[in-house]
Amino acid sequence: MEEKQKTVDQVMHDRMKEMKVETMYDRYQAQLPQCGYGSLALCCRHCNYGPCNIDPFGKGPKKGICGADANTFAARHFLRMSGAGTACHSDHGRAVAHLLVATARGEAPGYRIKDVEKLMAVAECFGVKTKDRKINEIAEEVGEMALMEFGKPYGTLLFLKRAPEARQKIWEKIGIASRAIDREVCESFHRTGIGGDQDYKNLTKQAMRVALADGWGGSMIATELQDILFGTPKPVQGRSSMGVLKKDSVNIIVHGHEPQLAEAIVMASSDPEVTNAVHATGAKRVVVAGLCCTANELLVRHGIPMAGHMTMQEPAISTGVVELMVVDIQCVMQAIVETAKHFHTKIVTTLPKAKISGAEHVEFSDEHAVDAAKKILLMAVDNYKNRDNKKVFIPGGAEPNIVAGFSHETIKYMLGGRFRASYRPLNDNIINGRIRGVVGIAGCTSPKVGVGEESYVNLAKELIANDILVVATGCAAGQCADGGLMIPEMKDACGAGLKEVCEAVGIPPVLHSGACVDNSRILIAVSEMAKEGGLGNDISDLPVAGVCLEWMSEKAIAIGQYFVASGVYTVFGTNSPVAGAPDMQRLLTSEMEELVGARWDFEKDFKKIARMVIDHIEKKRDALGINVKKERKLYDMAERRALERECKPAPSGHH
Ligand code: NFS
Ligand code: SF4
Repeated sequence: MEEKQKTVDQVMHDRMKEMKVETMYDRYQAQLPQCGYGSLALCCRHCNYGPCNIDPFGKGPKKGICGADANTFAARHFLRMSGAGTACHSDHGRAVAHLLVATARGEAPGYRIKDVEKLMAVAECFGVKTKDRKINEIAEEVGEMALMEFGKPYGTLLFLKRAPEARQKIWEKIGIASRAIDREVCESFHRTGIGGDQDYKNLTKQAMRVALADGWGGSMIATELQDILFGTPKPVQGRSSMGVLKKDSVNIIVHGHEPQLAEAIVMASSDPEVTNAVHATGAKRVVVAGLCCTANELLVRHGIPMAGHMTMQEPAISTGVVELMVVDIQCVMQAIVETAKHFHTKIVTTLPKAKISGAEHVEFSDEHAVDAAKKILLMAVDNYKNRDNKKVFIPGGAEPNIVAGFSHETIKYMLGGRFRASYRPLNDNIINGRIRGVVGIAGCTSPKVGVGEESYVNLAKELIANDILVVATGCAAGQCADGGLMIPEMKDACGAGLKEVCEAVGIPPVLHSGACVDNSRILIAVSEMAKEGGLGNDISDLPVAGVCLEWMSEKAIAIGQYFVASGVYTVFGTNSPVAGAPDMQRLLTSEMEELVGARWDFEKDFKKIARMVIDHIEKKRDALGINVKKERKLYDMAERRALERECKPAPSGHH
């Protein structure tokens, strides 16, 4: 039997083992067995009476010292995770809003407003006047309005209005329409302290409200305002592999989440001072490659190559060719400082809110972004001479292997045509059954599933073979890109119906839609599908689902919770974050359906997940009545003639 080819991560991990470079897999092994209380959410240290544990099986305690029970423990954890995840995406969104204001005021040299159409769309949604006003004036007000969304004392979030009316009514009815973003985050932490909210159902409602403030608030602000500043993604060819790093070049990796840093690095990389310095070293050029969500942001907007996803940050350094890794915030492991010590690589932090002991720090600000970026690039160039060629090892090819950049606007244009962009054709293809449904695959990669396991790739293959269109974001998208799923040729791996659509439109069956904040694009897409008609009138009526197999970050929980609260059935792999509290688990996996028309599921076995998602989609199709097999009608001659008359094209000039 032919041996399965090793993935790039596997090859790199073998290499790192050989070189005695510690990896996250080693540290994961060292943690085993992981704490049972922690794994089941039955450990609390929210006050100094504790830490308290609850014994789920034996005769041990069933309550904390304050009397809190298992459901309260688990629900408080769940809410804190949702709140923390929301804080991450939203603080990112806030930084973008500040940058938009600074750019509009001419205080952020190098940046400019790239997508005026998107600016106008957001202005309209925010109620900002556009008539007879300068672009910069509009942009400044839009930025300021966005900043107000974080702390306004009254009212609910403006972007909530983008959801179908039926959805907004549900949110209002059960009291989860999000108010100001910071308020929801603050209240979540207030409620989860000792002696606060101690009703798991009530806590879970707040988890919905704070998570909605992520999806329809902070994340949507990040995505939309980034599009205004850096351009809305359009289909673009790119590469995703460790092989994008080059032996003969100065390699710099941009890692983290906020694209303003990465965009500045890209701008500065063509500065004559930098290119001259590069040539003086004898290197051919500078390669800027992305990692984690920064990679997704750069890829979908500019086709800039992607070196890898979350679990590949240590391997990327271990290629020995990375002169410098510059990071901003989120999902950057402290461990990379140690990995870098084995090589010549410099680690540079850039934000006052995210420093790492042992890394160098070059402060980055909107006002001096390009200067800081230039300084960082020159540090990388200067470090090229220190590379040890004996340690160089780059696996993976470098050929273009992805088409990325599928914003919800692009999907609309591609399927609906440039001049009449709409979701009608997508809806029609779902109704006629060529496409059974749409699944969003999002989220992290994790050592819990083993080195270089391609869980997302396998799931996506299963789904497209069953005529389900896949939209991927975050590190899941990174893995699908590496796995070669994001090329139009993948149509041959699809079922007949999806294949036909992909062929006609020229899209891959797995669409790269960006970073994790860009899951907000999926919210907009499903809202437009619901509003387009023919598939019910709410998101929860659609044959769609969300999946995150290797969830890791608190951000993933926030995303899952806002997907569900928005009406999307969502399945998470590995383990449930509330497993030790049966009532809480039941609330998430069943009772939430009564509240918001969708629920969570947790399942270890990835193959089962594919089945669960397909079954869910078919169930929704049944409920919509679009699974009815049409009876074949045999027409007689007269009927056929009548039909032909009806179908005749309108005479020309009659548009
Ligand atoms: Ni999302 Fe992006 Fe990746 Fe997970 Fe981390 S990089 S914001 S959290 S690990 S998908
Ligand atoms: Fe224990 Fe209650 Fe304090 Fe938690 S909040 S540590 S359960 S006493």
